[in-house]
Amino acid sequence: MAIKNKNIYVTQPHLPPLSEFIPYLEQIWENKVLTNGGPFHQELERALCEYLGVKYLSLFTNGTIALITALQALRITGEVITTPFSFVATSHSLLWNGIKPVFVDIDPRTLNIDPAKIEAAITPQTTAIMPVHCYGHPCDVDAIEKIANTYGLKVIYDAAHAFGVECHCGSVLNHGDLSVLSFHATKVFNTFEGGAIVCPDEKTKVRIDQLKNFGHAGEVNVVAPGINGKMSEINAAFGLVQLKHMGDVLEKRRTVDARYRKNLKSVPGILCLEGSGEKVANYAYFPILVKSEYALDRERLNEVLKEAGIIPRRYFYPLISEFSMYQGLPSSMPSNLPYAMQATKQVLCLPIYPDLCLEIVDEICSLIAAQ
Ligand code: T4K
Repeated sequence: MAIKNKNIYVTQPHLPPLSEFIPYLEQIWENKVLTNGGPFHQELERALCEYLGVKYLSLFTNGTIALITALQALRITGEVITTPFSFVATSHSLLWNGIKPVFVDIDPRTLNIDPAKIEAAITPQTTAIMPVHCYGHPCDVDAIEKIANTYGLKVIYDAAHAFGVECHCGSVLNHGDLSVLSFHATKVFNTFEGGAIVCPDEKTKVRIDQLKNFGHAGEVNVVAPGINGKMSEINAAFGLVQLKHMGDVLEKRRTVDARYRKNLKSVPGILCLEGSGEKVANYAYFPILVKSEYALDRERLNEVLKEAGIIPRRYFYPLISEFSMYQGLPSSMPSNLPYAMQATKQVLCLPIYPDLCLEIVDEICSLIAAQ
């Protein structure tokens, strides 16, 4: 089924016409500002604040460095409550800060952290919660906020998947103390590599900007042990071009999502994960759950699709808590994470990206239905 012997991967980055990017490159060549908060960096920060409906945003070289810096910015220590059902960067950012991750189970309907499980995991060492808007489906932000307020905890959302997502009261990125985005090649909005921290006030933005620039506060003053997390001008310029195409990108993704749902609706044992009540979705992933009523298990379906040149991904398998550096934690015990254990065995993310032909989507669905 693969087109002209080319595999169909879980995603393919959106690239705007090269001709639109060239003038930006010419400008960089002309003014010779390559990095360190140059004009395109400043322009993209402004443009993203406006597009996303957020107050302050600091660009980063990637989402992982942004997560690590977000924890530094709020001086998080001790234990942080998080989800095992995510990309490993979520928990790695905690280990890089010497913080102990405490895993709690997910809600089986959304595959996001289950707020009802958070309270029992709080100890005197707990300082924060790091939930993930998995697949761009918003967490139960109100319930999480309530718990955080009751116990005086910070909330840092890993919003790597949640570019442009809106919940009941506007951008989901305005919830929590900080939200962290990824602009990796595989994301809805990409700058090749990139990321950002969204924050609510100027003081925090200044601290984040200092932290991502070695802790510099002026030429000869260093106020914190910072890192180099700056986005370069070339990535920022590319982001400005990408942003012009977001309307089209999201519409095409929406069409692919709708086609899968229509085609797979009546396939027994295949469950298309629903959104979690977002007002504006971004269709970042198309996760299905392969239930026991289906003819094959998830592993076998994955193989069948691969044999046909379709390369889905088991996001997220294994669970983070199953990797060797997390396995020994008491909260990693499978008995603590029954729904996450179930989801990691059933989930399969099917290809979704703006240029994916609907005929290919139809063929993928026919193959799934034919088993
Ligand atoms: N938090 C969460 C919840 C995340 O999901 C991520 C990243 C992060 C934090 C960290 O953000 P960053 O530091 O990455 O900004 C990918 C991505 O590398 C990673 O960014 C992403 N999450 C994760 C879910 O997926 P892989 O190992 O699956 O990527 P890879 O290279 O296998 O790519 C998948 C498919 O995409 C390929 O089969 C083909 C296609 N592809 C990929 C790349 C890189 C392309 O067509 N072109 C490309 O340039 O991790």
